[in-house]
Amino acid sequence: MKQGIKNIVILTGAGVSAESGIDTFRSAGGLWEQHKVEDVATPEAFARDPDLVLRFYDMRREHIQQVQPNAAHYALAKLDAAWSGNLLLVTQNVDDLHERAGTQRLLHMHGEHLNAWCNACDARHRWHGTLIDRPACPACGVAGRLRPDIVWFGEMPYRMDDIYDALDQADLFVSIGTSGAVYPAAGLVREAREKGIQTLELNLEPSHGSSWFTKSRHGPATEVVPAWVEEILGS
Ligand code: BV8
Repeated sequence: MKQGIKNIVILTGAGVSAESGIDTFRSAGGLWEQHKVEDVATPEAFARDPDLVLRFYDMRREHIQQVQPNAAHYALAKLDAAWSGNLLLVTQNVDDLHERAGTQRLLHMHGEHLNAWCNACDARHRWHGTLIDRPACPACGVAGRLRPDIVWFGEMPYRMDDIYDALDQADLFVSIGTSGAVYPAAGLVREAREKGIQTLELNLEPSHGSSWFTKSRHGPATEVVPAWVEEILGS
């Protein structure tokens, strides 16, 4: 185990899924799947135009089922399986590529495309189909009350306590494929620095938060992530 590193927290963002063919959020043009974020990823947008929002998520839910994990996902799964210390992979991504690559110690802080959440009875269900057709909730039977189990802007991300607990124990915080534009995820590196934890950024290019990282390596995730995993496992 690398000198002095026992417990690791990893944060991933859309850049780790980019080479699998899933669009990042802030690619050129600022439009996201031809939509403005505030038109499709807020509770207000859902109340204003539920069909637009449900179609947006139906399209993305279907798309992630047609793509495959890439070398970065597999390298992180290999690390998760081999690392004897604590490891928590916190992802902002709502695809299931980390799971499909085999990562077990995983936390989706912004929800998951493959879950539907019933606004009538609060149940959550694994969901691979569409929601635009207002299906009935398998638990309570009420139709038309299922929404994407996605944390929209203005909503509280999931399991922040677990994330901060893991950070309290960590010796290393690694941020992979995220622009550092969205909080509270983007603030985790500052928490880490304030605790005196080593911080490493693996990203295509410097992110908004690059100055907070003690080390940065830039390049495509499918190159820089496997190289880092081999290094930390080999040492
Ligand atoms: C909260 C689900 C408070 C959606 C997402 C006004 C009102 C309310 C809140 C706010 C406000 N003003 C600001 C806020 C806070 C807000 C925020 O941060 N806004 C930003 C825009 C300023 N945050 C929130 O609203 C959060 N909630 O604050 O709640 C609260 C308090 C109490 C009680 C209740 C509530 C909720 C934020 C979560 C929003 N949901 N996702 C969906 O997916 O449909 S966020 C969304 O952005 C995704 O999760 C995504 O992961 C995340 C961050 O984006 P990135 O992953 O970083 O992707 P991006 O495209 O930006 O960057 C990609 C990076 O990869 C780039 O750096 C690129 O260089 C790199 N890259 C590209 N290719 C590669 C690569 N790297 C390596 N290899 C490659 N090949």
